[in-house]
Amino acid sequence: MERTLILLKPDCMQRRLAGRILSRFEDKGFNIVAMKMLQVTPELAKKHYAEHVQKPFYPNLEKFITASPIIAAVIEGLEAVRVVREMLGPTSGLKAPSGTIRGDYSSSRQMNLVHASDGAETAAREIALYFKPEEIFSYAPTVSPWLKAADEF
Ligand code: FUP
Repeated sequence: MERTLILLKPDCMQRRLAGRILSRFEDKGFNIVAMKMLQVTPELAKKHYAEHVQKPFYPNLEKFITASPIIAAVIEGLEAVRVVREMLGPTSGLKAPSGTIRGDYSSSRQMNLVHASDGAETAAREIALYFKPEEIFSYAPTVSPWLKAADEF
């Protein structure tokens, strides 16, 4: 089992797409094991986007991610990091294929609705930025035996 962090960004909240997008992860069979609503501060934005802080587009990115409340969640499942990224599609909604979340709902590179961790180490770092260990819940949904065979792990 893997865990990954997703953020439903300000555009997702303002456009009332949070429920529909969370449903896609539930429909796929992933388990939501943590979730909270929060307002990203400039300090948190700089930690979250540490690799982009020096880039020319960062000031606009910070303005965007701090503009409105977001939902942060931890998604758990087999190969969750890769599969969730593939469900989002490429960064720009204009390049993302139909059938992906960004391809279906976004027409922007910045306003691309959802963030997801891009690797296992990033996921661990990002989950720790948003959640304390006691805010993450491990549980087995009763539908689990109908989502995958017992020997798939
Ligand atoms: P992704 O991993 O798909 O979320 O995208 P990146 O890590 O490459 O970029 C992080 C965020 O910066 C993206 F959500 C979009 C934003 N961005 C811009 O706003 N302008 C750019 O030129 C590149 C990225």
